[in-house]
Amino acid sequence: MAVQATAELARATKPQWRDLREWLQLVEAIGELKTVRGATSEADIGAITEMCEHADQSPCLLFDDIPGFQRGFRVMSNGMGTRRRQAITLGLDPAEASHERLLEFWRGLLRGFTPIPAVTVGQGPIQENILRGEDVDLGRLPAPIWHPLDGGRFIGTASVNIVRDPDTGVVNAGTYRNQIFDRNSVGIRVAPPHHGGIIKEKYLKRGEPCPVVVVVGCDPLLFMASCVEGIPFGLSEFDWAGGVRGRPIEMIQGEVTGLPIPAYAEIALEGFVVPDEFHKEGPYGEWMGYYQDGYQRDQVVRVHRIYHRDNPVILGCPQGKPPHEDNRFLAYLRSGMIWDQLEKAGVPGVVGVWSPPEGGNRLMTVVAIKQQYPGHAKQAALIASQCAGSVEMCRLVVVVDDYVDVTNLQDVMWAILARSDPARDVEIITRTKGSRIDIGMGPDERELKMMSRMIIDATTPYEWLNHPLAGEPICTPERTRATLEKWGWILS
Ligand SMILES: Cc1cc2nc3c(=O)[nH]c(=O)nc-3n(C[C@H](O)[C@H](O)[C@H](O)COP(=O)(O)O)c2cc1C
Ligand SMILES: [Mn+2]
Repeated sequence: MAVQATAELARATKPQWRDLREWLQLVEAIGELKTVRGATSEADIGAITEMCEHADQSPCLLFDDIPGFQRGFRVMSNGMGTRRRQAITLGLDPAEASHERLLEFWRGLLRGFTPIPAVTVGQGPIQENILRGEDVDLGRLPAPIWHPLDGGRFIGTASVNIVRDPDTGVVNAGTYRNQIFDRNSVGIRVAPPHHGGIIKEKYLKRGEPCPVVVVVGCDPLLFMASCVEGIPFGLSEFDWAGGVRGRPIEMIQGEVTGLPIPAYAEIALEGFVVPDEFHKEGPYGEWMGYYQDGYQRDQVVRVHRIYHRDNPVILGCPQGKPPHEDNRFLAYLRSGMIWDQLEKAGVPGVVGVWSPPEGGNRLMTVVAIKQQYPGHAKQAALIASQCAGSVEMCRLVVVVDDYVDVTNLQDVMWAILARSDPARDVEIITRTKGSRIDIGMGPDERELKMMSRMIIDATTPYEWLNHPLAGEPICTPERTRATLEKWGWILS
């Protein structure tokens, strides 16, 4: 699959929305919004979201009239489950939201990327309602129980947790799940190596409370910036999002912490992680498709203010069996990032990169190369397995020849099965970065937070490239494309 990346193409686009509400209008205009009334936050919203996340081309869901909650207090889920809705987020024409176009967008944008610093504005719609003191009651918000065995209501699943590095002043934003503990406290389950985890610990080690803002409803681009891996430590996700949007993100200042809060967000909780307060957290249905136990003693955010717009929307992106919504949109962003990182590490001849949604964003990366020298495929495999975009739990890297469509798992399996010889082409790398919640590791091994990784070289061995027995592929992208153009109507 050929992708021509030009920074101009990416820059030519500008999102046509300013906030989640305008984004929803654009989604409605292409017929991809379903409003669902009467679904319960205890069971139905989670079940319907799961059903839609597992169906290709399913609509964006907006839940209203949620039993037990004020009419107009809404929950949205499955936001960027289709390419067309991703295109709206990025300012591309939804009618042209092909695989190639989305990859082309990220490739072009990241190649010449310039962040645009966020700006502080005096006021924003997020201040339409500010709840203080006794009025702080998280029970007013229809946070769902997303999976039947979850330990409670998770208000933050597509959340943007904002903290400021006390040493540098840089603002960081990350998506970490937030369970409601009681009327004025939530969890913040951040893995220690994540930037937000490092910054939080800096405060707590000094015995100081860590100021935090948890945004639980905002536009999809801020959520995307907050949850993608590969934005370097020290670069604010808001400045990164401004660079993608082509305009600065507007922020107001929180009353209690002074932290910036997106002015057009829907709901934000402001408070502190307190050094010596703990609460049981979880279980929660996690991204690999299994419940994880949670934590007996986890940290607590004491909420001092709730800011919300009139008729606010909680943005939901629950985890679950892949592929789920974030897998569908991060496939493009993550693939673009890994491709960029391969190029910047000096790997030539890369013609395709794909992080398949089936791998839950992380578990698999496929790279296609036009081989240029002996050892080229192994170089691509090793770097693709370890660069910033894939360091988190990429269990399997497959390198294929340039004519294999990396975005088509049938094609990738064909390459593996037809071209690779296990003794020659499979390699295991041990003791690489893992996770405490890796379902593939045994109970005792998980605490080590390490895993092994497999690379499969499914390219034609370099030394045989010009051999008459090397094999000429019958299906080439050129022939397939030409046939589809002329005769594709037969399939429709
Ligand atoms: C939908 C979704 C939910 C996530 N939930 C968590 C979470 O609960 N805890 C966590 O540490 N990381 C979670 N992540 C991963 C982080 O958001 C991601 O690693 C991010 O880059 C962290 O940003 P930071 O390094 O700036 O802190 C989640 C990612 C996604 C896409
Ligand atoms: Mn960060």
